[in-house]
Amino acid sequence: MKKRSPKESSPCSEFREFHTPTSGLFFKTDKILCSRTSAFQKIEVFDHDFYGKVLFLDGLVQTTERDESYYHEMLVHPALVCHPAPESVLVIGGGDGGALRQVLAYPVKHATLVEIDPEVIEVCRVHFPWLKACLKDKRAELVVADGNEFLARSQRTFDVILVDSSDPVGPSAVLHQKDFFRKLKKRLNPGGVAACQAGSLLLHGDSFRTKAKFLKGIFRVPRFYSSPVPTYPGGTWVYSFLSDGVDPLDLKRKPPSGLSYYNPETHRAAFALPNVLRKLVG
Ligand code: AG3
Repeated sequence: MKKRSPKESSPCSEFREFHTPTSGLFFKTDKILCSRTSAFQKIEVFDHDFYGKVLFLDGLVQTTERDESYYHEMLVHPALVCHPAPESVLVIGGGDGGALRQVLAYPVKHATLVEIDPEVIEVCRVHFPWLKACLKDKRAELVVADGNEFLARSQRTFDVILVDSSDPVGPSAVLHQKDFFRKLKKRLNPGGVAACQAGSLLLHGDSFRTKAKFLKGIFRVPRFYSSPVPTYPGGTWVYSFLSDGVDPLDLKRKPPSGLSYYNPETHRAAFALPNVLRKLVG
């Protein structure tokens, strides 16, 4: 038998996300920073030697320090770069603050984060210091509420709405349904844009097909785009870009400097759909 190096055999915990019943992604670590169960979900944070700090919610990777920029930059910047003059922004979900951080890099007047689980905020404030910094920004407002109910009850409207939900299957499925998008549309200012995470290219095809159909009845210009997120299932992630007339290829301003994934070319490339997605969304 091959002899193991001391490093390989050192005791450690394993965190796994199952992508199918028989496949998935694992992380080995001996640095568990948090493991608790809130009223909504199991919250786990650990430090990994390659991925840095990793947040798991109910066994699903939400964010890793190593590749959070791939996801958050591609969720936020396309909408903010294409809106003619974004002043007010709403982020639904995303209690880790990664999306909010990207929003605050623009000279917006207000950015509202609506997160359902106060314990996610509490944990991420400690372990993902960017959240703490964002919440100190005078333009940022935190609302602890169910995003779906917030849209139903609030009378406020926004120039840009970003939906940083979890997968289209399971507990956050409601944030991927027709009723949710109808409410969201009512909370957008005229000329507004929404960008919403839609799921894994490889795993959530049925959801894209259904979504594309109903979105055509709600928005004049529903579009989809995709880009890689290495630690999310399948590795390629899909987003929707929703408006009544904003062209996603008409970039109105430069993105902030210092980004690690997004630039005008990755933006344009993301709207070039792989055939499999083109077929699903029509
Ligand atoms: N929002 C998208 C998470 C989806 C990941 N899905 C999965 N691992 N099965 C995450 C919140 C990050 N701000």
